[in-house]
Amino acid sequence: MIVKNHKPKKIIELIMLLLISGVVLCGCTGSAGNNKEGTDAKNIKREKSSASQPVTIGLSQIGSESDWRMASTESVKAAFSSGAGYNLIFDDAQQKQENQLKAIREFIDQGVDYIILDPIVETGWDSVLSEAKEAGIPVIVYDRRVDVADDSLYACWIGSDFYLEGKRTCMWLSDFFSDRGIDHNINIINIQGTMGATAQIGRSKAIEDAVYHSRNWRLLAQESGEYTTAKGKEVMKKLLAKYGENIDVVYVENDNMAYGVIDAIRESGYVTGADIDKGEILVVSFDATHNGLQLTLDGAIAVDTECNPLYGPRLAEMVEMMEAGEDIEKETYIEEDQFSAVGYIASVNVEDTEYPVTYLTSKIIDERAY
Ligand code: GZL
Repeated sequence: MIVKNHKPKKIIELIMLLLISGVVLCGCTGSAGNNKEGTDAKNIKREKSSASQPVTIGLSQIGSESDWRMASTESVKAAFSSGAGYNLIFDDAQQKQENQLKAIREFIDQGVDYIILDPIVETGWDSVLSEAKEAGIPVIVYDRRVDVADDSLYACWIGSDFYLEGKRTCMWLSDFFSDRGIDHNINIINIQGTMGATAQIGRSKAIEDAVYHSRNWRLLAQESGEYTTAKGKEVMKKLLAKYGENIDVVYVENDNMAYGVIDAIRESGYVTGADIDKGEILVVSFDATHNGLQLTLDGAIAVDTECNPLYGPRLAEMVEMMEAGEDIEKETYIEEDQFSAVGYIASVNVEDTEYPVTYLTSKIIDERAY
């Protein structure tokens, strides 16, 4: 049972609060000011009373590298608004782990009630999360994961099954090729996300395993586009120069890189599309952002597997449960869909589970939250 274990501190805090309020009520001059200076404020955690005191959240966000990330940021900022009873301290790490580590230490010094972290990569968190645990501040991890020796260093995780996202995409490709009677060698380029990110690890492993178990799939190259459009375009241009018309499929690990990949393909005189036997280059992607789905509707992306960024409400629900001392799952997976305008694959089967593929229309795109 994960409970915000502040019982011993609560008594000390109550005494401290009574002392402070006693001093202030006595009208001691300057004491309030001295008191602020005299009392180590970071050790006085404000207890959330029924209405008046907000819960202070320190949130470390990776950056603003993609549409997905922006939607994720909007979602958490909306959920942890002052109107909802929160004091949100939001830090944008600009895609640098050292900035996330620095932000978490600042949150600890500020004595926040909770730390919420989307870790840019899985490793390098043991020390800073030990400091948070020592300070009695629960850490909620979301989206990507942390790889730590002691999983008591974080209260819980909510995110995607990135390996499953990749397997659903690979099964779609397999069904597509068999439906089309394509059984010749298929040459694949994998444009990867930020190396070491959970999403990259899972999505890359899925295509690597699919190629390993396939008779005729060939992985020509793997290279990181760092989840950005610019880097995705740069890497794809280089690989087009090297492999050109030998490329049949580009497996891109997020929509923003796919925007750059598609530009590179078109600017190099090739065509994006599903008809690889006519020399078209088939692009598959992840995230299912608004622009990614528009490209899917247009046929430039053959299938876009959703990675849901709308964590805000789920994270707020977790904080409320922890505030109330309720049980909370250590791991929670968020629901996700898969979209294609190549309409005849209605579902894909992964390890005996059937996952639906939504046939994409402009109405569906218009009705989505991001
Ligand atoms: C995945 C998320 C990834 C997205 C990218 O959950 O961490 O990071 O797929 C984003 O768009 O940059």
